[in-house]
Amino acid sequence: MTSMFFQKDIETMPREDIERLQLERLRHIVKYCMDNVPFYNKRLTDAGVCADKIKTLSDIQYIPYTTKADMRDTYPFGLFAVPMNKITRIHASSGTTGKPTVVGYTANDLDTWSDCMARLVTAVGANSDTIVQIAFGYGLFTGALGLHYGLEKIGAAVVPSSSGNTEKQIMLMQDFKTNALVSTPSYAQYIGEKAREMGVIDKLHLRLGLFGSEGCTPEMRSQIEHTLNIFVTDNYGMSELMGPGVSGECIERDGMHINEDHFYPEIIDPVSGQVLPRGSEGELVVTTLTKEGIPLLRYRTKDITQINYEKCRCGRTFARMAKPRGRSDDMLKIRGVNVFPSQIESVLMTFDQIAPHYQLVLTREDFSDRLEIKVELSDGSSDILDNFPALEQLHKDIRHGMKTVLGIDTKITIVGNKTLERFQGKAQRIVDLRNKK
Ligand code: DLL
Repeated sequence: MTSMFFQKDIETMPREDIERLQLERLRHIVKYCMDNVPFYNKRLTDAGVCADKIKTLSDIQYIPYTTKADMRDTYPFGLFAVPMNKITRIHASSGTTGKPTVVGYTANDLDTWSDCMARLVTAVGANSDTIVQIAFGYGLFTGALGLHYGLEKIGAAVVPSSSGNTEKQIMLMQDFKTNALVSTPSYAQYIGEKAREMGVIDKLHLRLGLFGSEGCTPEMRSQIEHTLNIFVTDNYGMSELMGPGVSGECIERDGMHINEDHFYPEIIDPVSGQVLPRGSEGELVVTTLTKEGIPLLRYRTKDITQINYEKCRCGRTFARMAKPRGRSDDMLKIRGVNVFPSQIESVLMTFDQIAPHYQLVLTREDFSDRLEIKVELSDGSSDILDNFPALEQLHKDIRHGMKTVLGIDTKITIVGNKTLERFQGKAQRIVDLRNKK
């Protein structure tokens, strides 16, 4: 078997060496942020922290957290640490206000990114014999290009087929003898379903599924493995931190190895913000140790997970995070697209005929996520229920507004005034039926 390591010396470093390197890099990145990002200069100065005050890794606790709101407030380039002539790529992901979260990469950042990805894909057996179809959407989303360059780096034959166009996707898979698939688990499930329908499921050569970007239950994973006859592995990341490449499973599939030489993870209590002892479950907070374009100190991911620091059976010493159990905020991932209830609310608020009460019902039909938005007519607009053309027009306008802001198609159901549930405390507007069958 060919080597299952891309950078073995780094990936199997003794823990003391990892921690020594992390401390050195942490001190460096704090100074780098102080010197190059006015936002951090102020934050750190206000908190009385500077690189010299960081003597041990646990001194990181004196650095304030960075949040998505900080990204939003500094939109688009306010957290960049280099001038634009040093930026070689920009990616973005959708955010709460409709404005995306923007990240910039220097040439070195792109190299690091492909190394991180190359490690993770090598860890699950991809190599230069791999013919891989990348069925993540190419574009501002980090998924496709992240995997793309990592896989190219190890010499795999990369087919940038992008998402959608499923029948053609399947035709190419047969003709090219594609043996690996990069996609979200839900899209893989759909591909399996479609290939079966087309009667070609036995003609596929797939062996490996490199998935990520959304959660996947063990049941769904084994169903996909069974349908497509593949070995499925999981990748975790987020645009703000880099994209995919932050962590991923090895062949043991016993947690996702964090690229700890580039990312320093902590687990905190999402409510109190207290750092939790090793092994606890809580919100993942990540400090980027080497990023030049947009370094982030103690970024709150909102993902709930836990970290195992024991050496893995594969020989890697990098800590392993559990699959995120969920998010501490309310962001929804629908067909790979980030949707925030506040975005929906902002659209509904533009319609006089609609009351500020709504319910979001998520279902999975034909292996694809569906979002139904139930909206209520405002007091005084009930007449519209008897005026079919007006009702139809309102329905069409809301759906169009949602499509423009969310980027996905939704089902709109208009109900009469005061028929949706009201809440005394925190509203529970989301009914997620996706994994209930
Ligand atoms: O989804 C980056 C990525 C692309 C990772 C391709 C892996 C593969 P964002 O669009 O910024 O970035 O979304 C980040 O997605 O905070 C998690 O809540 C969720 N997420 C990402 N990977 C996983 C995973 C990319 N493997 C947000 N399991 C994160 C569960 C995941 N959730």
